Amino acid sequence: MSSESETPKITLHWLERWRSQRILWLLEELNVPYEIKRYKRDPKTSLAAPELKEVHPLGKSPVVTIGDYAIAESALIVEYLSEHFGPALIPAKWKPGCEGKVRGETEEYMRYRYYMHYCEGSLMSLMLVSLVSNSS
Ligand SMILES: N[C@@H](CCC(=O)N[C@@H](CS)C(=O)NCC(=O)O)C(=O)O
Repeated sequence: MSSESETPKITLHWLERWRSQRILWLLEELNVPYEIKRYKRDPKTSLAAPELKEVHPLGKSPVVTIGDYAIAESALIVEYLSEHFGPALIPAKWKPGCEGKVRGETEEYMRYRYYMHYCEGSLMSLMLVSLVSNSS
């Protein structure tokens, strides 16, 4: 686990409304020192403020910078922060005696990886369709 003194400054680039809130929640749960830089959405298009592109070319939020290194994509941010500041949250990867073998991973580890990808890969598109179709 990283100690506070050796960790470069962590900044959450937080855009109003939605995904950034999950990272804020995780940082609080992990008790990690961080700063927030806030960005607004364009009131007409809801797109992110263009300054976010200066932080990461994706131009979306959340982005976390650790020192001068920018990490985008919620799942990667969650994995990275958990590995360094909350390793107990991550299930053991290998069944005893099966280290490095195909299908040697524990069920818990595979479930953890599955939901990490499912959220953005499948669930979020369904939620967005539902949000858009219910908003008029
Ligand atoms: N796959 C990315 C999606 C990021 C994303 O779409 N963020 C939205 C906020 S919820 C955003 O920045 N929207 C503004 C824009 O697209 O300009 C993730 O999981 O972090």
